[in-house]
Amino acid sequence: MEIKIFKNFFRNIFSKIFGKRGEIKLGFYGPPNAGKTSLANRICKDWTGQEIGTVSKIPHETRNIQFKEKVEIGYKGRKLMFKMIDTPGIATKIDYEDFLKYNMNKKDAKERAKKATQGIVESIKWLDDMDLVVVVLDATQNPYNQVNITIIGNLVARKIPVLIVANKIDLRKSNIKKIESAFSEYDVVGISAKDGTNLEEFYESIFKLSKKI
Ligand SMILES: Nc1nc2c(ncn2[C@@H]2O[C@H](COP(=O)(O)OP(=O)(O)OP(=O)(O)O)[C@@H](O)[C@H]2O)c(=O)[nH]1
Ligand SMILES: [Mg+2]
Repeated sequence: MEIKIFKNFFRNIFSKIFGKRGEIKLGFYGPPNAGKTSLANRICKDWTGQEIGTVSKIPHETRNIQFKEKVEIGYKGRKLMFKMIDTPGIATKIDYEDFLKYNMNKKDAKERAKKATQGIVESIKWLDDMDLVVVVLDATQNPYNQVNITIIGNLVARKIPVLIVANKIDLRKSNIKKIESAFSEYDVVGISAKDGTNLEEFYESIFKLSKKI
């Protein structure tokens, strides 16, 4: 009994010093198809040589939370260790029929819709565990919707620092200004996860926000 208390005591101290401070849990959240996995892959590839998951033009490609631990990122001589957490896209409704246009059969489409719904529950459940969250939005889409407002509102309520990424700025239809005015109280960084445009500004914002944890 005493040994157990003793062990727990040291484990707690150890995790306070090395656990919390050692690895920042960085979550990638947002609607489906916004480029969460593309961005997480790019970062992981740059700093570890490995990717985190698969990317697809079909929405709800990520249907389970996926991690990459011990991703050390350097910025202007500073270094921080991250646990990267890529999450399933959050949507208010999933209709299996939407997948049929991608040449998917009915059985697979129904299975994808079921798993995607479970994935959303998982994403939301994990929210509380995050130290820092990047909300990835597709800058060609209208940012004023229930999903975005709910995700960001939830993060603010939990006092989790948030960075909003306006992704896909390589596309002519993209509009960072619209995202900036929709979420004017937050840091917004326009990037292209596909081309790697503006990643430096992204890292700068992440390092700045990490001070608020
Ligand atoms: N043009 C352009 N396309 C992008 C960019 N980033 C991602 N995409 C494309 O957008 C689609 C979705 O990318 P994912 O990274 O799978 O998006 P996600 O947010 O992880 O999607 P879910 O896992 O379904 O929630 C893919 O076809 C990507 O190639 C970008 O910066 N520019
Ligand atoms: Mg994904």
